[in-house]
Amino acid sequence: MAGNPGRFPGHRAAVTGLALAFAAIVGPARADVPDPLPGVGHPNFLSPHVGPLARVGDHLLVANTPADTLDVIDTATRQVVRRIPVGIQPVAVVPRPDGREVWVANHVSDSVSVVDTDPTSPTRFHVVATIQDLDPATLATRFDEPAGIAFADDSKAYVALSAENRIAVVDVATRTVVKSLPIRAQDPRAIAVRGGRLHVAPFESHNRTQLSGGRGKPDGDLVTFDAWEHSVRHNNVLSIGHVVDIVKHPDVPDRDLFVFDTATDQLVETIDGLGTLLYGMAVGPDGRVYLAQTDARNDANGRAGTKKRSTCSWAIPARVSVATESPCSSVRSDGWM
Ligand SMILES: [Ca+2]
Ligand SMILES: [Ca+2]
Repeated sequence: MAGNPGRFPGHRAAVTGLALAFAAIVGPARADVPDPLPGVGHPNFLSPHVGPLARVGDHLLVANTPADTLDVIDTATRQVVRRIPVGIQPVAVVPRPDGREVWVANHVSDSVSVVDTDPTSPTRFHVVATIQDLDPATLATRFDEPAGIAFADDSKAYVALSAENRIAVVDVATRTVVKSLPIRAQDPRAIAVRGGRLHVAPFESHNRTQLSGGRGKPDGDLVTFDAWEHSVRHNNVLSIGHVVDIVKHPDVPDRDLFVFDTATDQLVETIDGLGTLLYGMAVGPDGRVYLAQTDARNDANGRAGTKKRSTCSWAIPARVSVATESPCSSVRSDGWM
């Protein structure tokens, strides 16, 4: 693709970051593969990826996010053999366990495109259904910004509704949302099913820190300035002129991994302390959960204000955390830069 920029006019930038990584090993699209949406795309408006690649049989399916297509690469010839129009800004591509369908989360369209991948089907590599969930009274979406997708089995799927802080439970046969699971954290994106467990990672999981602003008289500990007086009444966005610490506050959440039972859809465990911004997740056959994340170390500055300590730079290491469930619910977490 990158080696043949004139093939798809208007789509020179229509290659995802991950697809760029494949440019060296994937050849140009065949001359008989038309651009399905000439002139359409969003090269400067990118939604976050949550597993944009899936292999089904001899094909690799790639979310071409700025072009609004699912691109099909023949793994033997390394050529793009089909470009399937889906919704706006596809971010996740997940095969149904039986391999006969691939579901694509369209982050801006607020929908999931169901693509037929059955080799015996006349509609192979076509969108055969679109899943969404609209309020019948207002026609407003209840399926806002879908991100990660995971299948419990061939009949039940989960879709992370990142802007709703919920997980939609979808009946595969009817393509309808039958219920939703609330997530008490911000922006659930990466999800995975393994061993009868649904694992959910919120992107903004927090790390229990905040600036030492609060309401009322400062206590010199968790509150060193009146945040309402400063930021609301006087409309100073930054806390200039005030003594500011970074404090660990017991009321600030830190929720990293939510684990549900796929048979009952009941929450069985919530695990904290794994990281701050949680990007991608994989679960091994032994139940270990691998989280790609950046761990905000803003708390390293700590009492830089009231104790007049030097201000450290805010190191944000990129890490992979490993969490292991045990019968007594203890969790091991390892990370490395
Ligand atoms: Ca939306
Ligand atoms: Ca966290």
